[in-house]
Amino acid sequence: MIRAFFPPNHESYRPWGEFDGFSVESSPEVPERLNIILKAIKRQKSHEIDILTPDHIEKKNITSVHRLDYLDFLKTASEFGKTLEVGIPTVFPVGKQKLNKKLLGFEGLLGSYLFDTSAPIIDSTYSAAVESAACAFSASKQVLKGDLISLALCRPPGHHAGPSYGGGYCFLNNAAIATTNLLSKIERVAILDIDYHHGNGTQEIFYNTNQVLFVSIHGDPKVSFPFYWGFTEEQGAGEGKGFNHNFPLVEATGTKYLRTLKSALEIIRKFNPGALVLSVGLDTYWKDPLGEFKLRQDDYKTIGKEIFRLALPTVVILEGGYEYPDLGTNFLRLIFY
Ligand code: OKP
Ligand code: ZN
Repeated sequence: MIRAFFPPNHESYRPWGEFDGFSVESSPEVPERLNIILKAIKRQKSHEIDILTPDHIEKKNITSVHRLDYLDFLKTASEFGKTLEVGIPTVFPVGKQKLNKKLLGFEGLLGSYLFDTSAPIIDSTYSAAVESAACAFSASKQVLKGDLISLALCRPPGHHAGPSYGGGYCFLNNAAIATTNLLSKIERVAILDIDYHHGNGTQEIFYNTNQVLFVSIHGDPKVSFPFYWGFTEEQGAGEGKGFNHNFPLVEATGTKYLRTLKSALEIIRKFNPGALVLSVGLDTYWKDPLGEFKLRQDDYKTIGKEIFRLALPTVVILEGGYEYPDLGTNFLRLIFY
């Protein structure tokens, strides 16, 4: 039996919008995304999947990844969001040396804790982010208890969130929270991030450690969000040097993608990890409004087959994917190939 954790109140979090360079667009990171995946899981009969709400996550299991001042900011800003229309940064402290956050007002805090305009703070932001993280944590607990695979149907996503910042629809790094929990019993954990966008937050969180291997296949930052991260040159630092691998691609069809995936999986095999955290984004789909890759439905089966040939205990973390209704079926294709 496979356990799938989903955030029971995710529908109360409907982000307001983002500035796309011309105008404010409604956000594609909507409750319908997760509902369509849940529906697809309930419809399928080939595997027994238990859909569960996560256990409460303790604060210490979040602050093992995120700085306390950032967590406090999310909490207070969300409370502020009850009276305010929306918290969305418009001015960023680019070039400012030694920022003393204690001096900052609300606008200043927004711009120093959020790196883009796509992660608005509304009253439900904090609770939604914590519930989403709780899913990842519960799924990692199950794998530590012996489950071979466990699913965290996270919403909002997490891989753009760093130690003390959010952005790109993300606030808390669900994959990093799961990974950190796995590290309590497992010496080496590999993270494979197959979302269309580079998981800059996850990369930064584990950049200096050799206990976590971070491997990502994504749209080239020259043309793709988040633009400042995801280059091949970023290979880790200090003890973590050589434990960060980026595979940026400009456009990719199934063949090109599969070739890259095989190289990525070879690196993971050599690392010989005790567990895998799989950050799954389905925005690599040809119909996805955000991604520029051209993966087809059947490609997800091949991708799943290749990844699960690693035969590692795996925590699956949902990241992006904005085209529906195919979102749900593509997710199932990847997991059950
Ligand atoms: C989050 B995840 C589109 C702008 C895109 C943010 C993208 C975040 C992607 N008009 N802005 O990695 O799927
Ligand atoms: Zn994405």
